[in-house]
Amino acid sequence: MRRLEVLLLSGIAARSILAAEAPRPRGVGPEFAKFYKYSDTFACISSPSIRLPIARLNDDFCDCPDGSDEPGTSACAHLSSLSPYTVGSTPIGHVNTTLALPGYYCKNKGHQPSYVPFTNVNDGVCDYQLCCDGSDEWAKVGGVKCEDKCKEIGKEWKKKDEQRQKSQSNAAKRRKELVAEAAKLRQEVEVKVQTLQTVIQGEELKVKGLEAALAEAERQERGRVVKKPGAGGKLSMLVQLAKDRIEELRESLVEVRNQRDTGKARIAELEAILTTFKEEYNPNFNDEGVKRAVRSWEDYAARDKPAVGDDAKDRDLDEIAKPDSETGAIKWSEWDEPEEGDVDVLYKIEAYLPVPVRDWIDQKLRDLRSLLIENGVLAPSTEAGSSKEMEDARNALNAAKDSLSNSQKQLGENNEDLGKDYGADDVFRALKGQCVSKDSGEYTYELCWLGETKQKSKKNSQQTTMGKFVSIDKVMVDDEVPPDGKGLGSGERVALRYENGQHCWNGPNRSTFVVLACAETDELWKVTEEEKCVYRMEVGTPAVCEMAEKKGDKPKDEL
Ligand code: MAN
Repeated sequence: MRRLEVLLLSGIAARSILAAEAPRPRGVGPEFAKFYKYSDTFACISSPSIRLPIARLNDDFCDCPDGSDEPGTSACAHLSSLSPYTVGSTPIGHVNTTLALPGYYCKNKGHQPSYVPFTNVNDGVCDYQLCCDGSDEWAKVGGVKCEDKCKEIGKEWKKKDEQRQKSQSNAAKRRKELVAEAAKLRQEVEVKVQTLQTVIQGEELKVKGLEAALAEAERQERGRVVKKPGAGGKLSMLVQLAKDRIEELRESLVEVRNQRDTGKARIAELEAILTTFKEEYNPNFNDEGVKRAVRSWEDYAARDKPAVGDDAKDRDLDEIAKPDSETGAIKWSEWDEPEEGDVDVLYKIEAYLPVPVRDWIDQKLRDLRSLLIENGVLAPSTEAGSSKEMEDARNALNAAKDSLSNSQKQLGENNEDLGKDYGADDVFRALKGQCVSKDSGEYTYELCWLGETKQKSKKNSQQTTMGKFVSIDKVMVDDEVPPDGKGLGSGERVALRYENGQHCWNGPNRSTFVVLACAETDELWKVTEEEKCVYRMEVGTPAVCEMAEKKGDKPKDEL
C-alpha cells in the first residue's frame, strides 16, 4: 500500500452527500462540489480572484496555482508533494501553490469511494487498490482498459471488514473483562491495606504491652536476685540444721557400731567358754543341772546363727561413719552463705515472720532494690535477665516485633502497588505474571507482563534475561499491517520498557522495548534485535484495544 494522503470516506456519508448533488466535473469529490456549481466560470479554490471560463476545467492544462481547475486529469500533478520538482511548482509570492484537492475522486460504486493521486490518473496502470471502478484510466492511454471491479473487491472487503469488526468487538469485550479483573485485583489489594492497617494497630498495642511486661519482668528480676536460692536466710538455716543432724546421726552410728562390736566379742568369748565346758565336763558325775546346761548349749549351737554383718557391709559402715570433711560426700562449704550484702541482711528478719507479713515485706524489698538499682545506688545483678519469666517476656516481645515489622513491610508493598502505573484502567494488573512466547531462529523468546523478557536457547535451554519491566510508555508507529492483521499499524501505541537485563558481552545490559497493538488474544508477533542486545517486541493484546478505538485510530486497512 502506498503512503499517500488518501482519504477514505465513510460510505454512508458519501452517499448522502451524493444524493443531494448535481453532476460534478470528473474527479471532483462531493465535499468539493460547491466550488464547481457555476456553469459559466470557475474560480480557483485557493485563489478565487483567478476566474476561468468553464471550458478550461479538465482541459488537461494546469491554469490554477492550486491545480483546482484539473480535478480529473494529471495536468496539475506536478504540484503534488509526490511529484518530482518542476519549474513553477514552488510558491511564487503570496500565491498558494499547494494542491487544493486531495486527488482524483473515484466513486467506486459498490465499495468505498476514495481519492487517487493525480500522478496516477491516466498513467496506463489500473489502480484497483484505490480506484476499483477503473475510472482513473478514463483516457485509455495506450489502449489500457480498466474494467469496474468494485463489486467483487467490495464484497471481499466487506467480508474482511466484518471479520475485522467482529475481531475488534471480541477484543473490546476481552479488554472489558481484563479491566473488570484488574478492578477486582485492585480491590483485593485495597482490602489487604485496610486489614493490614488494623492488624498493625493491634500489633503496635501488643508490642507496647509486651515492652511493659518485659520491663516489669526485668524489674522483678532485679528484685528477685536478692533472694536467689542458696543465699537466703531460711535455706541457710535449713542447711545448717541438716549439717548438724547428719553429724549427730553419724556420731550415733559410730557409737552403736562400737556397742555392737563389744557385744559380738563377748558372745564369741562366752561361746568359747561353753564349748570348752561341754568338752571337759564329766558325764559320769550325775549332776542333772550340768547335764541340762550341756543339752541346752548343744541345741543353741545346732541352730542357724543370725547374720551379724559381713565384711562388705562393714566397709560401707566404715565409709558412712567417716566425717564429710574427709570423704567429701557433702561439700558443706558450697552451701555456706555468701557475704551478706546491702539489702540481704533485711531478709534475715523475714524468716521469723508470719507468711502474709513476710510476702508483703518481700515485695517491698524487691521494689526497694529495683528503685536503688534504677537510681544507680545499687549495681544491677549480673544474673539479671536470666529467669524463665524474662526469657519468655523477651521472646514474646521479639516475636510481636517481628510480626509487626512484617505487617509494616507488607503494608508498604501493597501501598506501593496501589500507586504503581498499571496502564489505562489499571488493565495490566490483570495480565501481570502471565507470559507469551514465540520461537524465532535459535531462540524461544518470552515476554512476561510487567515481569521479565527472556531469550531461551533451543539448543541447551539456557536462559538470558533481556530486561526487567520498568515503565509503561507511548510510541508513534507507522507500520504496514500484514493480511493476518498481526501488525502494529500506524498511530500512537502503548509500549512497555524492560531494562537492566543480563549484561551483553562487549555491550550494554540487555533491554527490550515492547510495542503493543490491539488484538483479540495476547500474542508475541515479532522479535527483532535492533542493535546488539537491544531488542524490540511487537505484541498483540486486547489490553490496549479500547484506547485505539477511543482515538479513532484503527489499524490500517488492507483495502
Ligand atoms: C547472545 C544473544 C544475542 C546477542 C549476543 C551478544 O548470543 O543474547 O541476542 O546478540 O548474545 O553477544
